[in-house]
Amino acid sequence: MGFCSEQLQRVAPLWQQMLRHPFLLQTRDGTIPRETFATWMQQDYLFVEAAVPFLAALIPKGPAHHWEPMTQAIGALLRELRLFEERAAAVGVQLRGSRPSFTTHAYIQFLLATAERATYEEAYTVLFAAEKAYHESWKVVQLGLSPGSPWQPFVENWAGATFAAYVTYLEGELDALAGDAGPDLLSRMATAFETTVRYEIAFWEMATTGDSWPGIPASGERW
Ligand code: MP5
Repeated sequence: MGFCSEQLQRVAPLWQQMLRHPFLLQTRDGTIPRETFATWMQQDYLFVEAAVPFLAALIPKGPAHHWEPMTQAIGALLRELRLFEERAAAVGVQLRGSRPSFTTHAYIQFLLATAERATYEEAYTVLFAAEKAYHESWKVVQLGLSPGSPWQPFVENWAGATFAAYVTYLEGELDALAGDAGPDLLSRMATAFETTVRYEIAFWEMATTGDSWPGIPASGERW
């Protein structure tokens, strides 16, 4: 069994918790409050913006045969930002100028710190875990979302065939990197995998419960 399958099996209870998150089920069923979805859009826009320097920082650390796919992945992120902007304009959500929530801030710091300070293998693990998580999460939404929903373009983006192929490619490459890794590195990669899944759950939770910081009521955010 490859590294990715092993990790998915190891964290299966957490993974299932992620896929059963009320945010996904309510989006699928069309019962998600508008403000909740707007919070997710504003916060995920910040996340995707940060994913650009995350990927860019990985290029010089990785093998040459990863450079072109990584560059293409950055192009896909830039197109994704345009998708957010187009959807936000279509439904009247203000995207720009949002403050990152505590969870978004922490997740972004984790991404960037991993890219800068950890090994390429650990950072690639974070990349795969986050992309696989989004692919499977939006597949859950895809199962029941009404075809006329304004959120269909997000489903098409992450649950569609192009993204599925990208995730499969990442899995093959990560399994190959793990195949060359010693036990210490493998253990750090496993930790990176699990931490990413925990952040993914925290992100859905934050979108559902609101973007205020612990100890600071939402009204305090005006100052
Ligand atoms: C992704 C995302 C998918 N947009 N947001 C979170 C919180 N996790 C994963 O990554 P990408 O970079 O949009 O493909």
